Amino acid sequence: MRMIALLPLALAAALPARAAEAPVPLGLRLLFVAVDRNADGRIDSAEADQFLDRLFAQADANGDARLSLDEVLGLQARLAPGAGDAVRGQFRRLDRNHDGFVDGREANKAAIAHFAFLDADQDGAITLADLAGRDLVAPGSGMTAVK
Ligand SMILES: [Ca+2]
Ligand SMILES: [Ca+2]
Ligand SMILES: [Ca+2]
Repeated sequence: MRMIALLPLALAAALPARAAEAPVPLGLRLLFVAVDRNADGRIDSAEADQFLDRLFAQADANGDARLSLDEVLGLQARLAPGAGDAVRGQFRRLDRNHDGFVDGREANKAAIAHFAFLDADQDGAITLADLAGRDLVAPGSGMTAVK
């Protein structure tokens, strides 16, 4: 209970005052704070890599360093139930060589493109100001918004 009461305080401390007023949904802010490990209000590419590596490892149920559609659907069912159809389409786009698996290279390619897209002011880090009030998914990027 105490942890829950402290959460808004922790968030207020972690977020710059101006960005805290920006229209970024709470769920996204919580994710932001989790990814921003040094809590400087900026997600740099190293922090994004770390986060995506953990996500990839979590999804890679059989540990063969590539993701099958079943593994991706398994992760999606845990994180965002009900987004299955969107994930299927996304998987097909991420699997550039159409071998039925998303390997580290394919995941990295998509991640780099997505990072650049999210970094609206192109200063090399993603801030809440970059994210405020815009689509988090570039059209045709192969990434899917999970609400
Ligand atoms: Ca940071
Ligand atoms: Ca592939
Ligand atoms: Ca930025």
